[in-house]
Amino acid sequence: MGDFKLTTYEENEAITNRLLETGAKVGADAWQFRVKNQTPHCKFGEQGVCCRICSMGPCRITPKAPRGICGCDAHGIVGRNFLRFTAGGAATHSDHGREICNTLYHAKPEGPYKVKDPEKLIRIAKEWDVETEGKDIYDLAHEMAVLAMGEYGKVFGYQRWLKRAPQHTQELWEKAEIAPRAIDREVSCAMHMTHMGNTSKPEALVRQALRSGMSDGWGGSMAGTEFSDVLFGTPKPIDTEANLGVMVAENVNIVVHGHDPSLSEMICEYADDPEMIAYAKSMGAKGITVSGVCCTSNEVAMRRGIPMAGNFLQQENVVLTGACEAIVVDVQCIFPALGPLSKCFHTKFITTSPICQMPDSDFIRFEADTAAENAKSIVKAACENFKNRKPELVYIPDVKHKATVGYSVEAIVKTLDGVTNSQVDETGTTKPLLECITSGVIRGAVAMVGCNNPKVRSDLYHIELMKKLIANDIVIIASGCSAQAAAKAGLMDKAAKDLCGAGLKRVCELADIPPVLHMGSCVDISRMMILASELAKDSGLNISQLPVVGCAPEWMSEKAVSIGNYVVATGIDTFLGVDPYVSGSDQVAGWLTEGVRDWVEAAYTVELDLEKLGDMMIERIEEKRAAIGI
Ligand code: MSK
Repeated sequence: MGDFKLTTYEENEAITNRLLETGAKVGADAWQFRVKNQTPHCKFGEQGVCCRICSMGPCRITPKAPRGICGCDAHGIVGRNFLRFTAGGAATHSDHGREICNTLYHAKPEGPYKVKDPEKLIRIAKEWDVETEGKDIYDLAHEMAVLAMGEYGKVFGYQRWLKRAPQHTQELWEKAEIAPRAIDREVSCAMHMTHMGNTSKPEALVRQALRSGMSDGWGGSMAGTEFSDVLFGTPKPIDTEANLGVMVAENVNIVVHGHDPSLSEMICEYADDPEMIAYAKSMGAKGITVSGVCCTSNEVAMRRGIPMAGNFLQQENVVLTGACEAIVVDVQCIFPALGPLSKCFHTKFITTSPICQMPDSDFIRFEADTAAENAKSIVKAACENFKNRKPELVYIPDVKHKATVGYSVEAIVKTLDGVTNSQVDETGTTKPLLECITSGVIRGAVAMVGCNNPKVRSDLYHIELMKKLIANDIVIIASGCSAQAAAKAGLMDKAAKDLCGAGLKRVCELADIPPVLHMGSCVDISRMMILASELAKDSGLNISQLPVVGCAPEWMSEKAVSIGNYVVATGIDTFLGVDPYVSGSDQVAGWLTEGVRDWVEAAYTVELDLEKLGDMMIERIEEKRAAIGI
């Protein structure tokens, strides 16, 4: 097996404990302590049976009080809460997508935002029946940006991207009445349905939850992904490194955190500027290191090879190193704790978006028109802060792994098709991948996604499940903090092929890929929907027949529920390792874990036991193989 060794979660925990010792010296708080203060959690909240939608309550359902003041029962309350949770996630992802469309609208040849993948822009324009012949690429970009933003409030019809799905899937959506209309409408409709005195029927609430999720995955998120590629380049395999050891003690360390690549791309651009590097040197540093946390990190890792410092529950750790000059955030998944924590160190906590404003931060408003100046001033401020470091507090753990990232659908097709066909381009097919699956060399695929959650030992479920799956010849495509968990552990190192079963190992060797393929950020789960659609079309099967499942073992955010809903609605069975607050209603739970199968040929499974969760996914994949006779 050679010398290859994964970094274990125990090793990562030991590092965190060492960093918390530094924190204790300066009186820093940390999520590990706040979790203790917050547990045990409220049972009503956990079961989803607390309603505070109107001011007659809050009402809580118990055996003695089976209905709220308005008469709503547990099923209506749980269903409403689930739908509102979904709407929050769909709104968040979709608004991110809208910002990307807005950035595309501001793209110009003289920068700072340019069209880096004009071929992809033209491909999408043709898909949308937009004339491209003889058109200036920037005129086309602006026209497409306006059309894309129009999808958020379109008066009639459904999302344009739905046509990418196989015909059968589109028919299921139409029949089940879950094809999303305007993106904003599905969020508004969810809020309207759940207002006091509206829907309390579980079936209708679950149906709208799927539709609202669909407006995210096949609407806003897809726009975010596709137009990010147009602006910043479609990811291709690229080498990087992951874990806290990517920070460099002698350098100015800037950590980018959040989701929107518009900010982080500019920070990376200017951190590389010789003028800025000289400025850092004039402040006593040797250079500038940019690294990332959460999905912003995924975005710049897969396009620029920027190293990944950590995932969601490591965001405080980067400050605790004492070597972070600035943590620069855009939107989503940012702990408000970073404000007070940064005050215990020299770190500047810089917020940049009106969507995400926090106390104890320096707010530098980041806008498309002024992006270059904004980025420069942030990099400059970080350099100037180097001299404020307290050397006695600096501890950067010596831990990192190599990772190959950047497997967009285009890259996967090109890489795998390229093994059998040297002439392949972006128009290649998924047939080589299908052949690996039908022959049984690869048994199937799992889309591993989602966050960390203190309810699970950080990264434990991601890593142990991935290890088990690849040992069983199941390839993993990963995104979000799951992808970062894999990269930190070493599962995106090509040497991790040694941990695979014989079939997957052979494929990894032939195609020169790691067994866990990095597919990007949270919005990039839309890439997985496109890949599943292409696999279905190329095989002549329905998506639900493919030996493919989804898994979010440590999920925590509203966005994750929205994602789960569109993955299930696309026909992919989805496994959760954290309970989605629906146990208070057997009817809502029943709809999600079985009832929706009649509409979309897939459903949720919730299993909190790690071993069982892995076994169930393998079982489901084998069942699907048996059902199609492979
Ligand atoms: S960042 S939503 S903690 S995956 Fe996309 Fe990670 Fe979950 Fe945020």
